[in-house]
Amino acid sequence: MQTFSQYLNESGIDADLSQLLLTLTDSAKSISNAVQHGALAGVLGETEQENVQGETQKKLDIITNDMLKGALNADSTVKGLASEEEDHVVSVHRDGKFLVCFDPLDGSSNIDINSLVGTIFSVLPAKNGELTEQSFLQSGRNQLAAGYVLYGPSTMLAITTGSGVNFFTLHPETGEFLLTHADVTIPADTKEFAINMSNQRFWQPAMQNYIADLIKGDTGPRAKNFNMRWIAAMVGDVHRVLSRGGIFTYPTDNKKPNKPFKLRLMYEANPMAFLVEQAQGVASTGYESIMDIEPQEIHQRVAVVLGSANEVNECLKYHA
Ligand code: AFP
Repeated sequence: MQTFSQYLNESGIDADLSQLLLTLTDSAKSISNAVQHGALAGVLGETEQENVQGETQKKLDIITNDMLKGALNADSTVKGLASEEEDHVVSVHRDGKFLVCFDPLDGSSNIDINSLVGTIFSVLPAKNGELTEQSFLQSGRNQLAAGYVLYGPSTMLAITTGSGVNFFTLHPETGEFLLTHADVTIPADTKEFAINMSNQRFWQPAMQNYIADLIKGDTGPRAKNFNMRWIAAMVGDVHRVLSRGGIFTYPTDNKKPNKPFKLRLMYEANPMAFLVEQAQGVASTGYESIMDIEPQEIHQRVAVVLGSANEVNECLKYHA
């Protein structure tokens, strides 16, 4: 089986981008090791700190963020980084070619219950001149690469550089990511949806009506029964969608008037949208393609509806 580095060498990808992707995946191996130790490494539980989102930071949030920052600081191709756990963008190397946006440990609320968590990353081109937050505010269409590492029963890497999606599985003994699923494609139809149902009364009528029709199953207008999954870690739900189809959505809700959206654009929605579109799926806010959004702020949030093309398009009809 091809290793990730062999795959990169044979893919004709820019050598500097290959170097950066190896930096990211090597760091993910260390994160995987920390996560695998769980309570034994004294890394579970919460800190007294809050991130820019106002969320209490878990110890592993901090540890994994520091691991990724350390790895990227040592990579001369990196001009700057933006992290869910960093209030502001961080300058790295003045002459670097790339900007890296990441969520070091997505699904933090799953850490203490030993459920799925992952690292999500997005690579953008750096521009000349001084690095500012503005340097990062590029649409998802500009992404040069995007992927995640899912820390589950096996540790898996999902990656795209714009020519399809491949999965690599970490070999526990050799420490190599091996190509196990080439040219991943999302089935166009599905019977599986993922949404946090507890927010139902806060959704827009369009989403309330769409989900209500799914739940009516073969007694309703869809004339087929659906199943539901909710992992509460985007990496886990998106991996299921990439692996066997489905629709995943975190729609806008009016639960908290000052926080109409949950998922972050730059380091959750955009990288996942790139992967999903490269796997023949659709990734929308309900009203526009996620990757067409012109970002206004590094930590901005957005509504997400992504997955099987035909099913997402069915959902979008309710929003039209
Ligand atoms: P945490 O990292 O705070 O656990 O949030 C994870 C997440 O951003 C995304 O990965 C999940 O899909 C979503 O939030 C889960 O949100 P709910 O906890 O409201 O279901």
